[in-house]
Amino acid sequence: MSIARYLLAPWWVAQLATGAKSFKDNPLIGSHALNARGLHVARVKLAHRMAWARRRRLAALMTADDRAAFDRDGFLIRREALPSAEFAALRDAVFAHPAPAREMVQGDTVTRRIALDPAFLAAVPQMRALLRQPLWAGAIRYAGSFDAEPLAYIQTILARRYDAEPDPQTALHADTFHPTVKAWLFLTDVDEEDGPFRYVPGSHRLSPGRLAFERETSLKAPGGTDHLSARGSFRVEEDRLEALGLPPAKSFATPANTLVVADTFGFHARQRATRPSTRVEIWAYGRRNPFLPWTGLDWTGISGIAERRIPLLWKSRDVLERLVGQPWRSVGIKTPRDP
Ligand SMILES: O=C(O)CCC(=O)C(=O)O
Ligand SMILES: [Fe+2]
Repeated sequence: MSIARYLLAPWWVAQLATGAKSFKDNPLIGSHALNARGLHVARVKLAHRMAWARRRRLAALMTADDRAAFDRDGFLIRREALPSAEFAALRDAVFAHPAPAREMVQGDTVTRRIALDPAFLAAVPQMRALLRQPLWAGAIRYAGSFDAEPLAYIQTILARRYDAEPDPQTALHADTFHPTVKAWLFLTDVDEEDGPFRYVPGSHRLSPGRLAFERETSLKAPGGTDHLSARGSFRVEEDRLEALGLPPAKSFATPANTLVVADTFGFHARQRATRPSTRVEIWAYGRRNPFLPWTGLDWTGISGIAERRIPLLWKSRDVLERLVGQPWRSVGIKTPRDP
């Protein structure tokens, strides 16, 4: 064990300059002594400073009004994101197309993902127009602080399918320690009962209160926190928000064709569904090393490579399953709304 620790030390040090976030898996990130000397807080501060500098360079990707709303709230919401005929054609084509699907079970909820790979894009040509739409593409790049093509899927949330613990995503949390983006174009109406997305407006900002929370949690992790906080996605109690100077979370029960682009450093969750529901969305996720000084140079986002990344990621994790685990089980060919 101690030999392994010596051999891995350079790897752990190198990870400090990346988005690595687990207090459990990296003994430097999880070191009480180092965090008492400010290691976690220093990483948070530097990552935020760099992300906002990159965002300033990407400002032209959003309209001034949208940018002001995003900078203030940490999210952008747009109802009727696509012209209604265009939306209906896209939704119908997505719903009708059976494709290789993966599923993961968390608590009582199943998450299904279908990759927007070359075969899907060929079968649903309307999708390319969305991926290139200035609102979608611009807001994701600005919020994510990189001029990079995000990973995109059709995602279905099948809530309340099992008699089990609540889905862990229903607890308010930050995904990681640095600004990062997720986006949802809802293809179905999402009512309060169906488990809408929730977000605490303004919680993407690194206020003095938030920095104190980051420091305090970093000193408890990994031993004194829940499992997901220990893995670097800090959970926050709803009744702590006020002391942090934050308002209550806002829920995004919305009609279909609503776009939400959010910085998931901000506190967010999936509201617990109160009935079995099937929430379908086009879902995108963008994350790069938060300490990169440049906004571009993303060769993986080149057309022809970008749409092959997800199948490749899935397959490489299948191969590495015994080492790193593969929560995403292949479930054969499905459409997004299959039971
Ligand atoms: O699906 C949702 O409503 C939010 C889930 C979540 O926490 C996430 O995707 O990071
Ligand atoms: Fe999250």
